[in-house]
Amino acid sequence: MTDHHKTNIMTLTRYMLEQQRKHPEATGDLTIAMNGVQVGCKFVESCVRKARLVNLVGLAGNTNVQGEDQKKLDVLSNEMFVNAMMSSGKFAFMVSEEVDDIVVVPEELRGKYCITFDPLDGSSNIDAGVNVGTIFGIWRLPSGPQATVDEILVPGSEIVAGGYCMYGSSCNMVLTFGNNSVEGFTLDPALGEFILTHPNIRIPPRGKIYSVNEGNSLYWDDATKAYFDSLKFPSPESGLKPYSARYIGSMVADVHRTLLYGGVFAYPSDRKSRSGKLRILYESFPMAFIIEQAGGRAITGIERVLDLVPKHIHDRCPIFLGGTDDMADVEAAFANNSNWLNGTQK
Ligand code: FDP
Repeated sequence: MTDHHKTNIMTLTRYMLEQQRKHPEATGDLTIAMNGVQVGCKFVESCVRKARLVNLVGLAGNTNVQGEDQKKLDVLSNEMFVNAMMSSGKFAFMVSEEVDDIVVVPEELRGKYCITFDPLDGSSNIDAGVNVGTIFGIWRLPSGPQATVDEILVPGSEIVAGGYCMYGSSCNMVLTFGNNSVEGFTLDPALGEFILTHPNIRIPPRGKIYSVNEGNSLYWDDATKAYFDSLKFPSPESGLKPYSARYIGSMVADVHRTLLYGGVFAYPSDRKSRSGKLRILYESFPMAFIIEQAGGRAITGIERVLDLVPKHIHDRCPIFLGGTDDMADVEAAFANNSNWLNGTQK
């Protein structure tokens, strides 16, 4: 039988229920929480697809906490996510890229998790029809529904689930709940269901592609310069060929390619932005978790991203992520160059 006649498909909901059965102590809360995430992503996917037709492209006239113009789609996606998460009854707090403060869920709807998300990452690409995505991380609050907001600012290693959904030529959800397992699902538009299409994704230890905004290289520190030079002009002893450059400028798309093909994606510190650009709680932590669970690593240059503890909800950190051999080279460049910038800050 051909694939389109398959009658035993692994939907995301079925996958969640099977995982739940493997853990007899599970309450099902995470399954229900993930249902909210699925609904949010399907809504954003449908808006992104018809944005041009129904005049959703353009500015909403507001500015977010980062001082960036919000697009109509940013605003819509955020509202949809907040509502879907809130009504699931499984979250006590939410941190969204689009909201300055922590969103505190009303007492009657509170659950034991916190979700951090960027509802529409890469949105500066939308008007050109380039891939964008949603990134999210889920955290178990030690004090459950009664938790206080300080329980949000914890090391990245305490993350329970990390994922992203990419709105591109197809709609792909990549997810991990730990256990060295990363799964990729593709939305079947006819069924309206995410179907498991990429089970057990592993990142190759070494790739052939580097992905970074080289327009910032004037401001890079010596370690960063030395590392990217070593990819473009490899020494004869390394036995490596020069890497190819690919930079979409949409984190979800650049990380997705890196996860599947290997290589390195980076947004390093530079003299203009000493902590890089990417936000710790809803960009760096979920992506670092996915890459580590797929067998790779994510570092700031000198330390593991998941060991960071943000001081504020919208803090940023420098990030290099990729396969283990590529990351060993990044570490060596930072170890061999005393000139490097690094920091986590607002
Ligand atoms: P965007 O500003 O379009 O939302 O953090 C947001 C992000 O995109 C990432 O998705 C992307 O990797 C990065 O910024 C691109 O930044 P540069 O334009 O500075 O390269």
